[in-house]
Amino acid sequence: MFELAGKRVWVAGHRGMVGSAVVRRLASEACEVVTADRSTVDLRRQAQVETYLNDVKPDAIVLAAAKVGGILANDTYPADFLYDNLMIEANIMQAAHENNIGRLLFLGSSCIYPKLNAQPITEDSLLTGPLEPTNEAYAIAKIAGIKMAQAYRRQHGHDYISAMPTNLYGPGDNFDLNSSHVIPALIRKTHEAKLNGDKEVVVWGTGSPRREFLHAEDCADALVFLLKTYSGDQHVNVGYGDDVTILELTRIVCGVVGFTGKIVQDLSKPDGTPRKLMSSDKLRGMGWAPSIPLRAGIESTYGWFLESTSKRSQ
Ligand code: GFB
Repeated sequence: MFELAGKRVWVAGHRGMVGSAVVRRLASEACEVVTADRSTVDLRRQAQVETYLNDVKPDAIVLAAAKVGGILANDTYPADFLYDNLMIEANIMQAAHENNIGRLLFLGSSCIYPKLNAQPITEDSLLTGPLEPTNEAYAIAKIAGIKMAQAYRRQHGHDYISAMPTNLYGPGDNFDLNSSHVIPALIRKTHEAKLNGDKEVVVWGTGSPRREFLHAEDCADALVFLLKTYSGDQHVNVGYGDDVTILELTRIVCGVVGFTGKIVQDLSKPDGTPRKLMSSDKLRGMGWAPSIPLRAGIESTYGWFLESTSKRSQ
């Protein structure tokens, strides 16, 4: 058990969708949450991270900072995804060690697993086969992060752990069509198609890949649960437990948004991994389960999108 009461917790990446959800979730714990903007500390610069951690000296770190993006961004900017993510995790873990910070939770991603893995994917599938090419750079960086957490645990005795969330969505997501993941992209595209009176909405790829989706609030709750209760070498999958095809997902989004036109494919865009449904049995066995069903989560995310677009246009 890691007692949060009275502790100072640094959430690295507090402006991102998951980091901000973790900050909101930690508000109900009796701990002090600290955050730092990029103007205070650029996490890709080792000296800045060292100075920051030496000044702030948190008791625990949630390492939610990362360069993230959807299939096209990952495929187009592999150097950025590799460099930024390797630097962020290496700088933070080494500076945490130097400052004798004994507790850290590292966040990875379900794309660390082999492209054609047996489903559902268990934790021990890591490094058992070739990765999906569209996100290999990001996956390699995240695998390195898991290995770093294990190495600091083994060599230095720090209680560093890793969690592997599945595809996430929710308030604060990125709705830019070139860099976003599929759910925010579909919400925006169907919303704009409805407003414009368009007859169709375009979906990338064949629509047949299957994906598992977890709401960011559920993910944050699982991460705080792990921070408080889990200590171990092996990373822990954080999933919803069920998946849908991209076409089924599009129909759900169309229903939520109220778009009744046709769904058409853009076959010039990649499908990516055919399926990545994780086994979250390990986490379920510890006593945690998600509480936000996909449709309800998409409804509230659409509500957040409408609110933020209306604020921006005021
Ligand atoms: O969410 P997404 O970009 O991530 O795409 P991945 C999921 C599926 O949705 C792919 C399809 O098969 C896409 O081709 N899709 C359909 C769309 N329409 C769209 C659209 O308008 N936008 C987007 N983005 N997709 C990412 C990885 O893979 O998942 C990252 O690249 C990370 O590394 C993340 O792991 C969780 O699931 O394919």
